[in-house]
Amino acid sequence: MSRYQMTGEAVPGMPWQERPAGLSGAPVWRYTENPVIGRNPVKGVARIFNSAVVPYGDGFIGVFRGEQTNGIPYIYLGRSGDGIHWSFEEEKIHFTDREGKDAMPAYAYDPRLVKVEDTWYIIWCQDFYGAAIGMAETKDFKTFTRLENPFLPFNRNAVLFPRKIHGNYALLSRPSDSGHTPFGDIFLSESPDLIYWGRHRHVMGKSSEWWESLKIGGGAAPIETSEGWLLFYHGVSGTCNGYVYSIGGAILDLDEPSIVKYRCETYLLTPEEWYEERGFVPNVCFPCATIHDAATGRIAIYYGAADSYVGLAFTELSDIMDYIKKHSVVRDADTDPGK
Ligand code: BMA
Repeated sequence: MSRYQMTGEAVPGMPWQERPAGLSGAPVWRYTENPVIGRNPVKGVARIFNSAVVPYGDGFIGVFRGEQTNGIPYIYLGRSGDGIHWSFEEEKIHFTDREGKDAMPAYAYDPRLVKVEDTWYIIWCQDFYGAAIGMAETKDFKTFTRLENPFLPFNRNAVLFPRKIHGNYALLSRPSDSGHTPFGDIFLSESPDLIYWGRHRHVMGKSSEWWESLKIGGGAAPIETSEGWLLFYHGVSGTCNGYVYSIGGAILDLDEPSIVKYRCETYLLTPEEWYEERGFVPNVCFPCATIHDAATGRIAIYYGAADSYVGLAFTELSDIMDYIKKHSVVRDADTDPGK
């Protein structure tokens, strides 16, 4: 019996590879056949990366950041039987408003896909007088209805929690500027209706650890565990030769997720493989989703690699929780409830 439990369904068909012998550092290992999505995956799309997937029916479904050959990113729908081999619709996801009228954003990137109760929500970055967050809902992956934009510009990174907390939807985001933001902390906002957002709280900031000393941002939708919300996020270092994006881990309080219980001082995954170090933007590991099996504690992390590919990494609930707790450094700024 695992020392921890996670909330969620059993996903016996999820992608998985056993932990390799001799793994040092964090208990996170890459899929040996990475990347799982390569270049030119769909007609008119040069690269797919920073994308989110969920179990659906007998297999998996996902929303994918597809960089078109004209350089403009949009969101594409993909399906897979095994979570590894994906087929994509050639037409980008068509968003409409409540009346069914066309409501396509000018561009859309870094989508997340999160099920809350009986609805799936897509959250992404788009133009709203500058970079801002867009949202849509679907119940069938055929009709995608735009919701109100939750925030004023600028904000480029938002992640919804998979259930309401105290009766409210909860959204992590990272307020920013409209460019390649050289700063950024993670904040929490709540909404009773997905229209009005408030009760904003600071969750955590960049840290003095070099790998996340420039900015941080939410990654995959938090996983509910017996110990708190397990969050895989991205942490950025600003080197003399550009930004480096690594994957970090934290555990947030279940009832008040703006309180950080544990925060791992080391990264969990950092660019090392060719597909992470080499690409359109080198040195990027950008987590956007997990698939996790509550029955076994297995977790598969989907991450964008070098803004060019999708990679898959694995971990196991007990090991990652223990590792984050053992290497935790929580600063005052991450715990103050009045923040
Ligand atoms: C961030 C976002 C991500 C991207 C990363 C590295 O600001 O735009 O989509 O993966 O930069 O280029």
